[in-house]
Amino acid sequence: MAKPLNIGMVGYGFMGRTHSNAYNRVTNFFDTEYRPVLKAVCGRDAGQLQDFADRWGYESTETDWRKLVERKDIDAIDICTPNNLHYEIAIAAAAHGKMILCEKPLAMNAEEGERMCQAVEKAGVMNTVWYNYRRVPAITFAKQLIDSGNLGRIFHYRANFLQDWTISADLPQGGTALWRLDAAAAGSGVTGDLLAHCIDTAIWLNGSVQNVTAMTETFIKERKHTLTGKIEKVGIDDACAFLCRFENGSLGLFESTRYARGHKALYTLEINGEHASIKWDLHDLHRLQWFDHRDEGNLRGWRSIHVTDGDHPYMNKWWVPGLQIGYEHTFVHHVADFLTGVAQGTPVSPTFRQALETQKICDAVLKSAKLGSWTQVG
Ligand code: SOE
Repeated sequence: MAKPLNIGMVGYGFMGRTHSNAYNRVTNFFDTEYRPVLKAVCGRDAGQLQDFADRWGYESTETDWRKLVERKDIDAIDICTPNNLHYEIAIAAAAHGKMILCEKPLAMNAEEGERMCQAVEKAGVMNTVWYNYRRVPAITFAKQLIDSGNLGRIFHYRANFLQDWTISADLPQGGTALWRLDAAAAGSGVTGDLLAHCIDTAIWLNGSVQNVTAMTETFIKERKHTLTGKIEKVGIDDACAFLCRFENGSLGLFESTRYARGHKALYTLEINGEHASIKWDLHDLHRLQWFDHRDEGNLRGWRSIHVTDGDHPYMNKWWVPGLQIGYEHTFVHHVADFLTGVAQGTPVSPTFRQALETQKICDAVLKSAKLGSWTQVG
């Protein structure tokens, strides 16, 4: 019988659901030495909280996260709150010796992030940030192909994350549903919310970024604030594009917006190497497009690899070859890896320290957009 790992989750929105689903499903599919036990969920609205706890199977509720982090029966704190609360909760959780799983981005900025890293490192507690797209099997497979030298020298890395849900000027900012539009709660707009995903995948696959040059735009300058009821200035970036240089000499091109009409969550990436290229698209997430120049000339062309076979990453844990999995499974994979890390006492990527690198790039992107010049990362 697997040993219990007692989870206390703070926040119960969209991410609270993805994480809870992962905790509930992981041991049905993965053999792990530990099994998550949903001990408590924390939020401010006691009624809604109880509904959430009942639906997902949490044993208890707390309306004050400070009480939750003090509880002796909790092993790990899962932070699914708006970004402006990550820091305070993580610092307190580390001080109480709790493991921490934190939603992305790690913090509001790199300064906060650095202090969070120091806190978990000092406490010696397991820590990870939920950059879930690393654990799409096709992306993990891309990592294997790159690390084994299959692409050769890398020249280009291109990524987009496009959405269209904030185009209406009538949409308010702030509050439970729309905190992502409120700079005070989110820190930034698409840079921290969407490009952070692209950056995390990019540095995992292609290494560190040296410098960036960026532009941002806020198309709707004022919106009603849900909490104050007043028209207030919008402080987030609605769109951001940046160029960068990676340490391996390759060039990066990134774009994200919430104003690309017709696109709901289109995350795409392409990597061009000396021997081969890779393409991936979140809307077709189980496929990896592969072009290999070493193929016989008359057979050369883009291959569409259906990453669902037993020898593809994570796939032997699911159904049978050829049957697909989806978005929610990336979180199950993260929990499975976390439980393995706990059993073996090994770090689970991305750790806070690794996610801090993404935070530093986001900070450099925002700074560059403000200054209108190339900016060094870090
Ligand atoms: C925003 O709409 C959002 O939900 C992000 O916050 C998530 O991190 C991303 O995976 C999907 O889009």
